Amino acid sequence: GGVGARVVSTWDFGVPANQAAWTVLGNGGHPLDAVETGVLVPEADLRNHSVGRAGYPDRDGKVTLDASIMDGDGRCGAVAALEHIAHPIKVARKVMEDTPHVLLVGDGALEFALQEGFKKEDLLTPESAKAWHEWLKTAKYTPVANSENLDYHRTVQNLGMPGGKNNHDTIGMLAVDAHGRLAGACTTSGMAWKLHGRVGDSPIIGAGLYVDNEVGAATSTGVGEEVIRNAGSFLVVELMRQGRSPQQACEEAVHRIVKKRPEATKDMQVGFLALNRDGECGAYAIQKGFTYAVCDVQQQDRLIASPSLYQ
Ligand code: SD4
Repeated sequence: GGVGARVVSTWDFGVPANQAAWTVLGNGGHPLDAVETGVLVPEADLRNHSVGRAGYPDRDGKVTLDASIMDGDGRCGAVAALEHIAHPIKVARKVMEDTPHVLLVGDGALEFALQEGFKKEDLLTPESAKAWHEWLKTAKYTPVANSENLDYHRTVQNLGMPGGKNNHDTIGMLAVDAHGRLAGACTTSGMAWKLHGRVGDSPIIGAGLYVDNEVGAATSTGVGEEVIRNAGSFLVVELMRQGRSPQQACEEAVHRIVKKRPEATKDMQVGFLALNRDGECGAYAIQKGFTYAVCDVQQQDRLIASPSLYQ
């Protein structure tokens, strides 16, 4: 059974990303190609300060990107702390396809990308540089819940850009086709103002992304340290394997995170999004404000407010 082909992704900017993915998936393309195509949209979007070009830099003013891609038969690739490459998801896929490895980091990842023909670029936009200089005045690292959405909409307004629908920073995208084949992609500039060299959950297979054709797929957004601590996306998939629905699995994973560190997580945001091989999806977050986009043959621009633990 199942609902047929479907693609889901995190935050308001998931809507245009899903539409791009649907040009592949809706035409019978492979879910892996669909998710790669989809997340290229926010990676290129200058309104989005949490993914790709125009991503906010670390505390030293360097834009360092994390990305991973995985399909349901266990093939995966990732890059972490990659500088100067506008589309880290493409490099992650090259790691998967052209190397015997899963994860390349930092200078080595950049070297590999250049060998593969990627162009070296300056990814710090004047607007992001300005925000960094503003931040340097206090230089306090205090992640703001839902900054991805808030920030995106603020930028759309400030720059008088055509109304994008979203503003979070990490996009996690999951897709399933009519045969129950799954794939996922996750790409981010990570937490703004992080320490140089900090790696979040997004490029860690099992943390920010996990896909298994036998069961389903999961991805996460928010404070990556909490997700890594709990092997979040792997946990969601394993919970589905044990019989929980995607919704129940996301809820249990959030509860696990909060239970482990109730004080530390009370103002933090973490959100999970899950899709099973029948095309059913679910999402849950610690704080309200998490959104996700769903796209299938019925509807291409649906945006859903995720339920959350705290209101
Ligand atoms: C990270 N999970 O690097 C990412 C950040 C994120 O929306 O989700 N931003 O920890």
